[in-house]
Amino acid sequence: MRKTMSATAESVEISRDPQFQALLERWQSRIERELAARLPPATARPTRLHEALRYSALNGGKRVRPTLVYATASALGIADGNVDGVACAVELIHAYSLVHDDLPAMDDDDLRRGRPTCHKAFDEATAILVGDALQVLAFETLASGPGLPADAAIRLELVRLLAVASGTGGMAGGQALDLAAVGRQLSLAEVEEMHARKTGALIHASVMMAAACAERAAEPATRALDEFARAIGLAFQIQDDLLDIEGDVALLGKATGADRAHDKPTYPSVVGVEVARRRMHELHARALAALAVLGSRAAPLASVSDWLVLRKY
Ligand code: GRG
Repeated sequence: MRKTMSATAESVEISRDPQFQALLERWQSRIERELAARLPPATARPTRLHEALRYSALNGGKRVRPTLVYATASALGIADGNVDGVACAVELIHAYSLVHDDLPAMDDDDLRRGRPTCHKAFDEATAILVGDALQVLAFETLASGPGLPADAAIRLELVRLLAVASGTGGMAGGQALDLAAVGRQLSLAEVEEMHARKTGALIHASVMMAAACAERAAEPATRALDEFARAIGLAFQIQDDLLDIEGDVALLGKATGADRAHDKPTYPSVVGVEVARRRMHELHARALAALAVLGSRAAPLASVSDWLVLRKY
């Protein structure tokens, strides 16, 4: 296996994809096109709602979760065209969560991805409906959309995985823990649980749903992907916490210092910036080590994990 060392995971021997930037851009434009095709046209009634849906789902973003779907599929020899539906479904859930998270009743944010948040550009009632509609479109996509295995049992499993990751055991529960944590001191275990649910569950689902599309994924590969996804999900959120302290506002497209301003416990607020950064690099190394069993086909997935922890926005 070709060895390309990362400055952050020097002990792990796993190849990286030398063409990763081009691959990333290909996947990012693919998801843009796939989402655009699945969202109702802005000209269809009710036009204001449909315009707001497209505003919220097609407004850029890094497309981290779809990228994980495509990279996992690639590691398992599955064509992009067989997981487009999964990539859209996870991104639709993510887009809904951002719209609801930005509402005054939650984080009350004015800016998202460098533009006014949905409720600022439209209104609160529309933003609530946008979140609702994006969420159900994700499940409709899995139930009946193109770009997925035809096998009904696989589709049912995809619906189950996404529902579990989005519900009270995953993202919605994590959001509840996050809201309840405002102004409180949390232990490290509590912060990790909150992060694992709020952010980690959907990252994990992105990887495991792609794996569920494989005709036969060997048990060691599935176990390795499970370990990879758990580790990289937490590493991603720690980097997010760090960027909220040290990030560049222009690159992030939103204000920094929001966690502190909202008096929210985060990984660095509990253990300090240096320990948080060290933990993130350890998790990154653990994620890469888990991929070793998949061989050189996991090179794009290794490159995605580098991107998630080294990103500046
Ligand atoms: C409203 C049920 C409900 C849940 C909201 C995920 C979430 C829970 C809220 C989003 C707010 C937030 C900052 C969560 C942390 C997760 C995170 C890092 C979100 C941003 O994801 P990126 O960086 O965003 O992938 P882009 O804009 O690139 O898509």
